[in-house]
Amino acid sequence: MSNSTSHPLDDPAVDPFEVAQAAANDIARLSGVEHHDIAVTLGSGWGRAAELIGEETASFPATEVVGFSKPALEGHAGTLRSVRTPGGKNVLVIGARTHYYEGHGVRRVVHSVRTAAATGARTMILTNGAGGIRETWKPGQPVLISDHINLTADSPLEGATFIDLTDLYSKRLRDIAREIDPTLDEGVYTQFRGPHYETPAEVQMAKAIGGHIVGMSTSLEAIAARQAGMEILGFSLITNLAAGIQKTPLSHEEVLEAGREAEPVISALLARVVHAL
Ligand code: 8IG
Repeated sequence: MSNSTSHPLDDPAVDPFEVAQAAANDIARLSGVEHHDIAVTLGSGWGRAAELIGEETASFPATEVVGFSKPALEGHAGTLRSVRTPGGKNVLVIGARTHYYEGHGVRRVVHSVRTAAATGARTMILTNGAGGIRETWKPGQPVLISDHINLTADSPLEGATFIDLTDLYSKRLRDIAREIDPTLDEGVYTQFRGPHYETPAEVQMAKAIGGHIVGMSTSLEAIAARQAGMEILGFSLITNLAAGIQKTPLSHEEVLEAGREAEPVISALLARVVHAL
């Protein structure tokens, strides 16, 4: 690197998969765990899940791992953990997400997913906090992601890399989650760039094209996870109803509050799902 502000993933000549492999080597060294089986990205509201998934083997700031960027947002821990389940599986818990709206490019957005794959994880669980379009949904309710609509007009794939996205969010894994909580509803996640929330008209557009959830992450990560050959499970915590669906203005504080309240329940759900894999 030429100076302290340069980032390896910003250099087009650098292969992002080589950076991911180097990051996986960092994680093996820092955690003492050579191979992870499952990776979980914790979004807003899901932060307590790590301690319920199992015993913590190691915990370190994501910034100690090559390619990870500084956390942009309060409520996003910026910590990577290696956790061992009661069944003996090693879970990489990623509490550090780089969002597309930060403007650092899609390579940085999906670096955590590519790194997770390079640690050996074959299952990628992506969680987020999001807005709900379905009027029957309540803030604090977790829902499964059944499919997505990527409205960023961007892709983590470079060049003529054609990847099938049928059943991107694994039916098999959704069925396992519903065995644990039969009340889980599901919906289509619609990714906007953000960081502004949608206008009511944009929410109506998302609804008209088949969306049920609005968010600012996950779709690009899911595509990268599929490219890496992982099986994907997606969860959204509905922290608010989308603009115009709820009659009051949206606030980031409200989103954090809904996350705090739901956290014990959804973290326990997530841990039970991990244990069932
Ligand atoms: I938390 O209403 C959360 N994230 N795009 N819209 C979008 N992202 C979100 C929302 C929302 N709530």
